[in-house]
Amino acid sequence: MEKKTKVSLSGIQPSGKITLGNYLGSIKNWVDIQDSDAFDNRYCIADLHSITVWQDPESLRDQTYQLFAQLLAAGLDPEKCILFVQSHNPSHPKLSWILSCFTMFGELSRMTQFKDKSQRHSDNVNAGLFTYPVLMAADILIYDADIVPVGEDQRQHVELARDIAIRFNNRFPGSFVVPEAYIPKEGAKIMSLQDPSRKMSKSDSNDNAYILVMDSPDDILRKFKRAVTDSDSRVIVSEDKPGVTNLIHIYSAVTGKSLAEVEAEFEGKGYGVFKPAVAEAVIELLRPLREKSLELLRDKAYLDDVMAIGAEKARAITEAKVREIYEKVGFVLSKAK
Ligand code: ATP
Ligand code: LTN
Repeated sequence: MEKKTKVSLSGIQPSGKITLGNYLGSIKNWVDIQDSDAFDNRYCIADLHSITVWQDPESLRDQTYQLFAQLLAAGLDPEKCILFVQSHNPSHPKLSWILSCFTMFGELSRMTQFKDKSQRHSDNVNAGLFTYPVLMAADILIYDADIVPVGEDQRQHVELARDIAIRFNNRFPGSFVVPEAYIPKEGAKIMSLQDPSRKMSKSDSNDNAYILVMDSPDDILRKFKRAVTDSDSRVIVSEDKPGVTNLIHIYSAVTGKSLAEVEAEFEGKGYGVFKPAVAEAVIELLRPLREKSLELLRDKAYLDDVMAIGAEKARAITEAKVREIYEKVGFVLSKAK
């Protein structure tokens, strides 16, 4: 295994419309990492993962295009990174099968996302939901990724990918790079605007709980004005003020100001000034993204072409890797064309 540059890889599911949490927790970092020129970048839309919970086929297709357009609009540049749809590269599930034979039942049973999702979807606790982290490990290990930029909620899955890589390497030395989670300092866990003890989630039944990247400026302002805060009106970070603390984190992640700078800026000003200021900063952050996405979505043929380029580049890397792993585990390599 030889490679020159370090690799950054991540994925996002097309399981709904993306939120400010998805953007600040992951996508923004993908773009920053790409623009730093320090890594080879590979980012995928994890559609195989998304069907572990029930999806309407037409909505899934539509959401995949929407998400692809949003990733381009956010600044991922197909000249600088490999941007592709996971199901367009069959090497991922091929490696996933092999890795599943190196993953223990007990390890998968401990995954908190599995426990959460099997509770939320108790009528559909399918095998894919259980083995989901193995496919994610395959996504990561197949590109020899060094870093995996994700939000805090995915740390446990990246840890498992590390454990699988180490176990496989013990048996077959030098097979995989052992990856590390890359979690942003600000924005790693944006909380719900309605219940700040819970993560902002696009699958929340209350749409005032999340900001969508595609929300209109009016909706964004309204949702921030309604955001749950506490009775006193001081803009400070404090454990007993989770609502306003969340808003301060959002403002900090969006503006790049430190938490102390944000507190100083709004000292003595109260929520009446602070909430619209957060809304305004988010509106300006998302405005170009929303406009560019809408423009891109008018040209599906262009999106199909960019998807195809990404799939070809991704396959070129991973087909070789799958052959290498097949050989290591003892499969006869087929001469069939
Ligand atoms: P759901 O909201 O339906 O539970 P999700 O948004 O958590 O789904 P993904 O779309 O797969 O699931 O997440 C994509 C990326 O966004 C991951 O890296 C995840 O860690 C990150 N992310 C998701 N929600 C947040 C959040 N509230 N704050 C920060 N990062 C988040
Ligand atoms: N499981 C992740 C999405 C995901 C991913 C990946 C993240 C699929 N494959 C590879 C990082 C690397 C999620 O639910 N957010």
